[in-house]
Amino acid sequence: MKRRPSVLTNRIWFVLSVFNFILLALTCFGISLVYAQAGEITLRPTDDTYVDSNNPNSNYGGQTYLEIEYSVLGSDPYQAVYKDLAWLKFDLSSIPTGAVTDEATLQLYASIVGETFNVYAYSCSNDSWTELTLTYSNMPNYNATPMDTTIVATGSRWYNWSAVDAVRNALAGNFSAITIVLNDPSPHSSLSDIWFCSKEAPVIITDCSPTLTVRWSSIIPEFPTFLLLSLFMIITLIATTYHKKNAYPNPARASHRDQAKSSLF
Ligand SMILES: [Ca+2]
Repeated sequence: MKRRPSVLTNRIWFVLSVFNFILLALTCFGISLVYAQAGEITLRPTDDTYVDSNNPNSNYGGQTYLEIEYSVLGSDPYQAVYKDLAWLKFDLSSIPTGAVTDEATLQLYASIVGETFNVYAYSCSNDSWTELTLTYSNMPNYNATPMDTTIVATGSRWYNWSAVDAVRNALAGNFSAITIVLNDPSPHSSLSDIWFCSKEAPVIITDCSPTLTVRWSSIIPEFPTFLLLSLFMIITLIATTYHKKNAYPNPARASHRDQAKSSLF
């Protein structure tokens, strides 16, 4: 037969209950982080430009377009190579901490397309460049494995690339920005290129500047919210088990009078 709970037992239960209540109250301050709803944000680039192998020290950050080209004309020793790559940088600091990214889509508006291109998108972990200083000579190395590829065949329309892996990696590494590089790695035998609107492109009917749309479905609880929730659950379990073990008589069979007695100090 179990013993009646002592005064000490009931005091321990009372202290645990008070502590549990305090933890629950503190956790409530972070409830929006734990149960945050899905979100979406459309970002404009902070920097965009292109680089040109034929003018390796020139900068084009103020141009209204981003040019992509890879033309190889003739053969050695009279071979001419024209290689232009587009660079874009987006600030991710407005995305909530802990956001679980589902989609990240880069959109560019092609105003002129000389012929069909297969445009690859690459990530670059170096965000130190700026649109007014980047050149072909000083551009950082970018990831050799493309994130995505899209056929660009006609002008006056939008094209999409997925950048979800790069955004996830950037957020996981606490990077506040993401750099995306675009080019066509397959040489063309004629002089042709693509012009995409840059962020400096004038708004004529609609804004054609590049965008990165990021969507997330939930947000991982961040410390200390997650820690408080864990403590809350552990203490609830311990307190409930301890109280049941020492309850007399069995609370499920006790009369209201006995229950009232057992809860007294
Ligand atoms: Ca620019």
